[in-house]
Amino acid sequence: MKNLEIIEVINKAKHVVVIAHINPDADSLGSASAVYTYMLKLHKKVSFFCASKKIDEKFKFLPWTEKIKSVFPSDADLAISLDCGTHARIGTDIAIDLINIDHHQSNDAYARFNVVNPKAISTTQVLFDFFKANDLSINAKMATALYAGLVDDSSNFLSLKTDENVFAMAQELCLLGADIKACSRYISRYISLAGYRLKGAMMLSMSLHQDGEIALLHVSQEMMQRYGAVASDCEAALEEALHLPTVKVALLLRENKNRTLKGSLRSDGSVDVNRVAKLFDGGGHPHSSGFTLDTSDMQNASDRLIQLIKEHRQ
Ligand SMILES: [Mn+2]
Repeated sequence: MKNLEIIEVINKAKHVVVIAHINPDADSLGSASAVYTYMLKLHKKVSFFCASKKIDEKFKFLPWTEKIKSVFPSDADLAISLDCGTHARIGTDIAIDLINIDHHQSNDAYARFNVVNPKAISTTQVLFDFFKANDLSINAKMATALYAGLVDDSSNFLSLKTDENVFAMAQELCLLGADIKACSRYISRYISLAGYRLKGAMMLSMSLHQDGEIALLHVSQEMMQRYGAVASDCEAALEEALHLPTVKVALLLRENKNRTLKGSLRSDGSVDVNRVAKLFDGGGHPHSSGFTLDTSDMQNASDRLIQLIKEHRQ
């Protein structure tokens, strides 16, 4: 289905700003990179905004990421948010027209224009479908950026949402010139020494609960500092806890500096963890969600979450 109204809004805009969410991942940066490239093809003035000041080095291979600024341009007349499941993920208030392109189940259509498909495996898949439905051509730079989001959000094509459409999209992007070697090097196979060391410590401290169905991982500020790790370094161990045959849900509680706890949940599909995250004003996807707890009591929080996950088993 064509999105005629949105195409017209884009065509009329003079200065478009593409937005990646705070603490951006490959899907958010990849989709923003593809839209940025497309705006250049239209000879538009375009800016790349991300509220986070530090962007992971590994994403530098994505086209135009060197243009990212953490200050929102004052003269832009159209904003496009990519992979931002809530307005808050943008990291600033948007006073101009906004197009929200996303795939999070928790997305509440917060913009004037919304292109949201919670069935899509990545925002880059939503965008790929949008480009194709509206007969907008995809060049090699755009193909690389779209492929990056597809690889990352599908966990290297291993996620349960991977299907024939995902592989068809991957094939088409390859034919369009996507740099799949760079995506493999910087997305699938890339970890810092700090990340490896933290992962080892997390694996050693992992505990199993409820007949081995729930894996619990803790990360303290002391652990983060000891290894020089950053927040995204916690994800590998959390994802891999689901590789254990009995584990259905993996829960990570990470101590923040401000005496709060960051919770991250991963599920094999038998528990909708988005519903658990929502109880704490968090959100995401049924298989992958996050939230913040206003406490620093790790033990209490762990007990409470294990109980809640048990109650949400389907
Ligand atoms: Mn995504």
